[in-house]
Amino acid sequence: MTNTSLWTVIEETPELGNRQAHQETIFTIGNGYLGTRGTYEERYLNEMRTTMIHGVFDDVPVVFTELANSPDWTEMEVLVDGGFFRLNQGKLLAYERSLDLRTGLHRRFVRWRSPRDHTLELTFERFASLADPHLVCLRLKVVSVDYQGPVEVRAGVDGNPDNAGVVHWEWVEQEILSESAWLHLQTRATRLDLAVAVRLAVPEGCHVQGWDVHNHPTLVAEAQLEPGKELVFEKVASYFTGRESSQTVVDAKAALSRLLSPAWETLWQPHEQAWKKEWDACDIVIEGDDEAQLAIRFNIFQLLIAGSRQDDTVSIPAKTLSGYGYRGHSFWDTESYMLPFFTYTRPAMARNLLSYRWHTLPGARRKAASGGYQGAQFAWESAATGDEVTPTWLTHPKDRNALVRIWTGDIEIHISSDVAYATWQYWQATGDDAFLIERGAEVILETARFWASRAEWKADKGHYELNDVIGPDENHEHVDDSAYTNYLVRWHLRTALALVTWLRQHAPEAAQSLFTRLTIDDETLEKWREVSERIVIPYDPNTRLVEQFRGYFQRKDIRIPDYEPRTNSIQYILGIEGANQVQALKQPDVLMLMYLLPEAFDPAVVRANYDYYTPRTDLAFGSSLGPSIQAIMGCRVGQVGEAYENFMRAARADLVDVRGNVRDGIHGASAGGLWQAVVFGFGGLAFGPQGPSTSPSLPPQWQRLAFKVQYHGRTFSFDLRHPTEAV
Ligand code: IFM
Repeated sequence: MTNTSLWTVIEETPELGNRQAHQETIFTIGNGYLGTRGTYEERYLNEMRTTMIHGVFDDVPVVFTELANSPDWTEMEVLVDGGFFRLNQGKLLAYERSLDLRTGLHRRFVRWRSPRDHTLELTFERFASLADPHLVCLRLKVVSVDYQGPVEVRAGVDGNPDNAGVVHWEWVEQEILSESAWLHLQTRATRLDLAVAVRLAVPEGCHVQGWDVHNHPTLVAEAQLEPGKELVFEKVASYFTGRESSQTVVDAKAALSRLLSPAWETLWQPHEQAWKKEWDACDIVIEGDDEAQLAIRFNIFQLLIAGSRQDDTVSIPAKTLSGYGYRGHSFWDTESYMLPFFTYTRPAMARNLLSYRWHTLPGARRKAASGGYQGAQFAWESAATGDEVTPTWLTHPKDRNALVRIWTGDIEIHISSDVAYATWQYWQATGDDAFLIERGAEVILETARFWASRAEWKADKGHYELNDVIGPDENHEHVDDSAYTNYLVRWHLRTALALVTWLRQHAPEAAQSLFTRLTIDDETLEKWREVSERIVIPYDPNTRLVEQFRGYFQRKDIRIPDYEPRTNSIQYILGIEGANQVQALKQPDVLMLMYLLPEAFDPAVVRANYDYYTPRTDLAFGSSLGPSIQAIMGCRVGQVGEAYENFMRAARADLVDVRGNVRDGIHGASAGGLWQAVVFGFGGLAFGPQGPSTSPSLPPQWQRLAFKVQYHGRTFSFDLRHPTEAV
């Protein structure tokens, strides 16, 4: 029998204060097309009522573009016993909100005494259909304990959503029909159409009235309640945007008219089936550690509702579709942290995500050209077109009147190799030659061209350098010869050369036309070979240390433990320039490199670098991308206790709100990193000529770790225990 507590996130009291926004993020539902934050159906002060749809970007000053908050479908106001139902009025007799991770069902049960002293039970349930991602459904059951009289339900579609004050939509048209309504809007700058149609199913004998409120069409129904009686109201909505439809209103209306009324039951069955298929492919079982078990499922759920199954022109924003942080922009978070989960469990979704980079090559080419380089350079922050959208200036974290120059969009350039790495990893894992030939190769080769033009030849030193960059550790800006970047570039150019050879053998015609189009000739290949052989590769054989960048060891040495106890990051404590001057890392950098390129470093080198960099890395309050990778490297050097501590930091990143910023959205990279920490860290998954194998190092309390991965179209199941308990 399933233990539901290991599948369910529960809220035992309503959050209308400090934790309100955090809980809204945690209770987000979605289906890879849209995400809806867990605001309540009735309105409250300070709520961030949000539905975000993949790819629906609109212009905004300073940060260029952002995902536009779309019209809200969850509004359901209940007018009963002379007033509106509100959690903070009358008396709450019982309360529970749950998110069932198996099916994405968001449920809230309230036993409530009205200000006039009558008792009612209200159950709100909602889901975003995984079987038909354009559809969302919400149901309210009202039971009266001792109230007799009317109950009115108002179910509107609010066409006035805003992104923290910025309005992205212009009204186009709307209509109220007998039990339904629709609203047609357009984004202000990008002129993207959106239509949402909504229908209300009501208890027998009562009828629906339409209020044609401008930009907020509302369906209203009144019914009679009496003690012991249950009334059910159901709101179903469909969304279409100009990204996938040339007739959004027609499509949104048609999607509803195809449904029975009420629609819940007919929608639920395929939805549940679709979720079952997902979990069959990617559930992870951890026995002996309930917190870890729930956390891994919660984080996998976040990935599953964030990635698109239908659309290969969108990525996953750093904060998924669950909040406004980073404005819906995508970073290396997708390829380096989230993608491995998809590659090894849901490869069709991985293919979509990688295709986004292929589709946005024109933007990456523009970025390279604007710097005077060849080929394609992926944007540090990317949105609809692939052009760079990192803001140049942001408000200073300590002083709202000051600005901080953000350099990542200019010089955090390792992302081009991160994308190439993820593309190659996908191909290695799936054997999807068609993808490689049609799309992946162009991504790898165009970015290789960028590197060859970006590397600087130093005749006096006889080598190539990559200067003025930022590595993964963003505490250090404007550094030269970042180890992470240079090693990855060497790997990238070598891989590009191997790819050229492979293409010539396996797809000669496609190869020829690609090489002609990208102007890749013998001279180009020679240059790649030369840069890969002569790029600076930091390593000191005496200490076995890889210096994070040239001059890093000369920076003032500090140890993070000397700053404990603290509640802020080292960068916050020392200031941006202060952190730049010392050896404190925001997140693993050299260790990230050693994770990605294990064959380049022998175990003694990994150990030496683990010992050196760990006490200098801000794992508690630095980047949320840090702990999962640190956990994997802890496993690799046999420090399972430390690995577990870091794993739990990642596991709690969102559920506990370790950094106090979950209000901005789910930490998607941490979610993906958590999956990697379980599978590649504690599970020790590796791929050899025989396929996948494991060398587990389980935390002592984990009695069992079971997971599945896909490799070359086959599913491999692993069921791991401690050696003495092996069966
Ligand atoms: O991509 C990350 C980066 O590594 C650290 N700062 C936040 C970014 C977005 O999550």
